[in-house]
Amino acid sequence: MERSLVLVKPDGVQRGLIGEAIARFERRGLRLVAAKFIWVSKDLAEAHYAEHKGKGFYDGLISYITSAPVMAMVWEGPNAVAAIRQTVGSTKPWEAAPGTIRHDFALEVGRNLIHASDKPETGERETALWFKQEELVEWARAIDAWVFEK
Ligand code: DAT
Ligand code: MG
Repeated sequence: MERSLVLVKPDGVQRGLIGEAIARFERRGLRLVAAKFIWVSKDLAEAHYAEHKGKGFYDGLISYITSAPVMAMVWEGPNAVAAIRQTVGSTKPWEAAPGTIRHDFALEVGRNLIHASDKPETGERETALWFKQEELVEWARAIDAWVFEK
């Protein structure tokens, strides 16, 4: 079972798209592991986006992610990382497939609404960065056997 960090970023929160995003992940069959609504500190923003330090868009990215609260979540499921990135759509909204969140609600790469982990290892690392162990909820749903084959 894979896990992915998902953030509804400040533009998604301000535009009232938290519920829209959650509904799509629930409908896909993913299982919620953790959630919290927080104002991101500069330290957390820099740790989260460390791989982009030095790039031209880095300063704008840090000010964007710290500009209003975010809805931070962990979702799990088989192939969760790839499935979630598919539901979110390509980084550049104008390249995102129709029906994806970024296609349906966004136009700009710097206002692309959602963060999702890019690899299973990133999912584990980002989950540990954003959540304490005791914030991660292990549970079974009554419908799990009808969504998860094993
Ligand atoms: P993703 O969020 O799809 O994983 P990423 O990890 O390559 O994309 O980049 C992180 C964020 O940085 C992305 O959501 C928006 C911003 N970003 C990426 N490339 C950019 C660019 N060329 N210009 C401006 N912002 C960019
Ligand atoms: Mg990324």
